[in-house]
Amino acid sequence: MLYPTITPTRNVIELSGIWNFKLDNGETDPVLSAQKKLTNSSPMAVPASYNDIGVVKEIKEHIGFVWYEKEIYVPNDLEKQRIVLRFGSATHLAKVYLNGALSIEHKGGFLPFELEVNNYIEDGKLRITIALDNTLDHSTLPVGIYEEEEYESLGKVVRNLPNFDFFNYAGLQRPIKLYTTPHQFIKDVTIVTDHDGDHGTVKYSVDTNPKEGLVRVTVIDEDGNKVAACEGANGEISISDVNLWEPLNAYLYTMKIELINENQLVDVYEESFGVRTIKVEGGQFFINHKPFYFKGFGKHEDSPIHGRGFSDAVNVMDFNLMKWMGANSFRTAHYPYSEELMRLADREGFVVIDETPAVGLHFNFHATGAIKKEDSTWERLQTFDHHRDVLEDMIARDKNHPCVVMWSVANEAATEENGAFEYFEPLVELTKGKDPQKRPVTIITYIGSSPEHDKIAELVDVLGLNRYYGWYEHGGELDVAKVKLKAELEAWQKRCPDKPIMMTEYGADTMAGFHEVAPVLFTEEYQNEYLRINHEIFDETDVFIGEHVWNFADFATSQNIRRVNGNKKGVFTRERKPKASAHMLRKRWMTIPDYG
Ligand code: GCB
Repeated sequence: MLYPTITPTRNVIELSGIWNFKLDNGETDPVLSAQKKLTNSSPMAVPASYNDIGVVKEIKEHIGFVWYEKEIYVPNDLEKQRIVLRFGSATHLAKVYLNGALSIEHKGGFLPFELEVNNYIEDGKLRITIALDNTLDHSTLPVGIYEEEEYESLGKVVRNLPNFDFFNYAGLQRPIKLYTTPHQFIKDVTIVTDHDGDHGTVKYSVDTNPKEGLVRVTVIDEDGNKVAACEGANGEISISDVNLWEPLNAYLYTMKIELINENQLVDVYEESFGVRTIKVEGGQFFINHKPFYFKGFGKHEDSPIHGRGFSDAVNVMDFNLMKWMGANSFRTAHYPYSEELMRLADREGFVVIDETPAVGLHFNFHATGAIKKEDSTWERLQTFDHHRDVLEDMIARDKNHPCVVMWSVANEAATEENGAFEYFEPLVELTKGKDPQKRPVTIITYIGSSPEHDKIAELVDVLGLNRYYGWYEHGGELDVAKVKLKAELEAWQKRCPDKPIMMTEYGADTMAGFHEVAPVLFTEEYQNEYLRINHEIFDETDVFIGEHVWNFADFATSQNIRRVNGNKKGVFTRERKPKASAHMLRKRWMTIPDYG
């Protein structure tokens, strides 16, 4: 699925701004609601999560459907072309009505979907009405727990508990666009690069609809010079004196694709790409044939006011803060991030581990160790089909991004329980099969998935470990934490010699401004000491390929007694002010080279 851009043959109209919004409290018939204009609606910003800007508890904590609506004119000129309505995402289940007619349904809150709308336009107008459901259960990703209880005095009480540690923000959280293409159009392009010395090769494959006409491909460098060209829907292009896409030193070429029919230029699309290679071998992670060390964060799409809503300003600032710190990479915990952010990462040279929304696939989370109360997560979950779909859609969306160097199939699933191997084996195979660049694959594990009990280590290329020795384990006992962490890392090396290990999460909740002379839980001193002892062990470990601190910034969670108005493991506050750890990490990362 190509990202919509303006080209000589294509147009894009942004539909961001104020939409009509209202909660659905179950009393309205969805068909009737969509057939006429919404009544009693209030203004809502798009893109944004509705929760925080709705202010009151009824909106913030609403469970179930909400309605969005916008009526637009479609300029006459556009009607000569294919007109496509594209949602960057709609969280989590969307039913889209066009001039009252149900036109598409989409499950999953973090990937784009689109539909052709020409036949829905009436008198030049399109009323777009969307019913959006934020309910999560055992079949959705992320996984939630849905409960209903009857009270004589209160009536029905409904709970939708996230089985994960971030606020279940919902709404139209990413840009919505109307774009056009000619009726004969470029549908997709796939790019795979390689290089040897200063010689780069670019294999490409262009999909057109219908499959006829001549495809012409031109590669353009950053100065606008044509460096190579080729004809045909599939081909291989050579670039001499190639400029590589390097971490924090990105070079982007543009592939200009032209579709020609009967000597007429029919469609033009431009895809930017980087020439780089990825390989895992001998306990190391190679980018461009050099061993790379990941320095950075598990992030979230989360900021005050916007919630999980897309903001270029937030993304640019976050990237600048990460560059300031010497970070070179991040993981899209715990869902695929916006396309706009991925394009920015391509351009800035951030190295990205791209994660699916598969989080919360665990019903025995707090029982660590071998013996479970209920060893049945994989019998109870109904996520497999949807998991397969989101993996395919994520790869289809992100396959050409040079920033993406590894796929994360899931975060902290019940990978120590019986059934985990059988669940994940086909998904890892699918990922490898669908990715034209054959990038490495990981499944991020939690502490219960120890070297003794884990069932999936042999499936992955990199062991992605989320470990909190010194916080959830041995909090306040940093000496013991060190010993335990070291022992676990050694046990992994015994079980999987030569498999690279990466710490994909480690962190300590820290209230900005809390201080003590002795490091005490929740103080800035403790966060620094916690990070320091972890680093001591990392630095002694062979096959250790990187460190992603949890988290870049404090973020919103649902209310519970383990969270003081959100998760405070950020190195920055939610408002992006540095805690002491930001300066400490900066000192460390500035001295660790990207390639080691
Ligand atoms: C984890 C989860 C992450 C949580 C974090 C924490 O292991 O992957 O989503 O936010 O721990 O702070 O507990």
